[in-house]
Amino acid sequence: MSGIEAAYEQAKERYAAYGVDTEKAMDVLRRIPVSMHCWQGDDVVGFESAGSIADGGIMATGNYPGRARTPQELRNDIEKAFSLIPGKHRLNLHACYAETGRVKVDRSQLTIEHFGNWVTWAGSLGIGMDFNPTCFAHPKAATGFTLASADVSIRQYWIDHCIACRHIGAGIGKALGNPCVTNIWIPDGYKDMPADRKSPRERLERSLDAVLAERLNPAWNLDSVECKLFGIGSESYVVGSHEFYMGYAVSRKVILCLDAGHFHPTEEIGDKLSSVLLFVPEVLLHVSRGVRWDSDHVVILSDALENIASELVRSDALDRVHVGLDFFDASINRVAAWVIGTRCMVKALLIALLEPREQLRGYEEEGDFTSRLALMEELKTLPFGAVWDYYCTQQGAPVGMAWMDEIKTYERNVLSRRG
Ligand code: RNT
Ligand code: ZN
Repeated sequence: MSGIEAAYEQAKERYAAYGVDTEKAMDVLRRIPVSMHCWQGDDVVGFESAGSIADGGIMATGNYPGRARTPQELRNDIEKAFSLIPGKHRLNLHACYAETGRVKVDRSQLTIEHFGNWVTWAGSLGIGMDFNPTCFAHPKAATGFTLASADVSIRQYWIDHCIACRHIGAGIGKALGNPCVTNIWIPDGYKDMPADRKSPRERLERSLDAVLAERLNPAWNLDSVECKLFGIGSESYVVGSHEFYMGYAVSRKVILCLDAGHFHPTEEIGDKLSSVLLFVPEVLLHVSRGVRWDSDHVVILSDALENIASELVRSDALDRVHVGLDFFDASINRVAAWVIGTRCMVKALLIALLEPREQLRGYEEEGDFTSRLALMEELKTLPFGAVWDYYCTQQGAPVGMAWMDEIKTYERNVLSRRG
C-alpha cells in the first residue's frame, strides 16, 4: 500500500467515526463539473485584434511572460491546466475568442462557425462548454454603455451581439449534447453620481427582453444574467445592480449569476444561495476572490469559498447551480493560476461533502449551539488532505506540489518561448 493509500485508509476511519462516507463523497465530487474560464490564459484579451486590452472596468494587471497569443496556444494551456486538476470539468468561453480566420467579423455577425475549433476540441476532450457575449473592449462600448445606452443604434448593436451569442450557445450545446449557459454581463455605469438612475435601467430591461425574446431549446442553451455592485470607472452607479437582475431573473425565469467579487466586501455569496434559489430557477456562480477594489483575484481555499461550497451541499443545490470561475492574474504563471483556483474550488467541494451534515443539523434543531460550534471546529482538523491526495491519484492528477513541477517544465519548454 502506498503512503497515500495508507493515509487515506486512516482518514476514512476517522470520518466514518462521524458517520461520513468518504467514498460516497468522492463519488458525488466526480460528478460536479467546474466551468473553467478561458480568459485567465490571455489576460482577457481575445483574438479579435492585436492586443485589445479589456476595459469596462475589467483589468488584468501584471506582465508575467507566456500569455497565450493564439487559440491553439490557449487550448494547449487549458489542456495542461485540466491535466493537473482532478475530475472532468467544462470550459467557459467569451465571444471575443472567436476564430474568424483572416477576415474581420463584427461581433453582431458572429455564428457558431467561428467557434468550430473550440467545439471540436471540447468534444474531443468530452467536456461541456459555456459561453458569454463580450460587451466590453470595443469601440461601440467606448462610452461605457452597451445594452443600456441612450443611443438606439449602440443599444441595437449589443442586442444583436447578445442574440448572436445565444444562438452560438445553442449551437455549442447541441453539438456537445450538453446545455451551454450563456451569461450576459455588461459594464454599463457611471464613474460619478448620475442625475438619472432610472432611464438606463428601463432601457436595460427592454434590451434584455429583446435579447431573450426568442425561445431557444433549454437542452442546448440556458440564459443567465450577472449583476455587479461597482467597477473601476463605474464606482457611483452600475445599471445592472443586484436588485435589477434579481428582479429580472425572477420575473423572466432566467438564471441569476452571482459573482463572488461583485458585492460589498463583507457580503458573501454563500449566504445568498439559499435565498435566491427560492425564487430563480437556477444559479450560475462566478467563483472569484475580491481583494479591496479588485473583484478577480485567483481563488484560494478561503472561508468565503468554503461557505459557497458548503451551502451548495447543505441546501441540496448542486443540480440547480452551475459552478463557474472568474478570475485573472497576469502577475503569476497563468496556467498555474488556473490550477490553483480550480483545485481550490474542487477541494472546497470535497470538504463540504465530507461534513457530517445530519449531526450538525441535529445539534441545531435541539438548540445545542455549543455542540454545533464545537463540531464545526473539530472538523477543521480532520485529515481532509489525505482524502484529497487520494482523490487526486484516483483521478490521475498530481498530488501536492508535483503539479507545480509540471508547470515549471511547461514554462521552460513552452511558455518561456513565447515572444
Ligand atoms: C466582470 C464580470 C464578468 C467578467 C467576464 C470576463 O466584472 O465579472 O463576468 O469578468 O465576463
Ligand atoms: Zn463575473
